Amino acid sequence: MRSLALVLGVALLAGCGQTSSSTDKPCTEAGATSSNGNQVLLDYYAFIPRCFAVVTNTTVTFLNLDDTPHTVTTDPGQVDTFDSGELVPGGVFTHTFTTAGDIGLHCTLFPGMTATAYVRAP
Ligand SMILES: [Cu+2]
Repeated sequence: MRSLALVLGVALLAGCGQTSSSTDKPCTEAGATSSNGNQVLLDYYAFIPRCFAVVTNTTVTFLNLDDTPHTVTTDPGQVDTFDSGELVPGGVFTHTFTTAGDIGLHCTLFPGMTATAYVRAP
């Protein structure tokens, strides 16, 4: 069931004309971008940026620009755990990353939607 949902998620991305090259590669710290003014967008069924670097004790704002609800949810077993709950279109969720580590994120509504926060001490 989970794999089917993943396939559907990928098909959905392809259907929207999004390039899949940026979304099917695993995140690496070297490839992580800054969180763009400490803001991460939820748009086109993706986290933008999907692989981002955060300095500890920085508050990151997650903004849903999509026309569908999304969540910002930590993967199981992360050093920091949080869950935005459902963010409606236009919804905002903020989180202050206080613990250094590689923190995997996903959307509970669209399993193909993942991100990694590389949280590092300054
Ligand atoms: Cu989502």
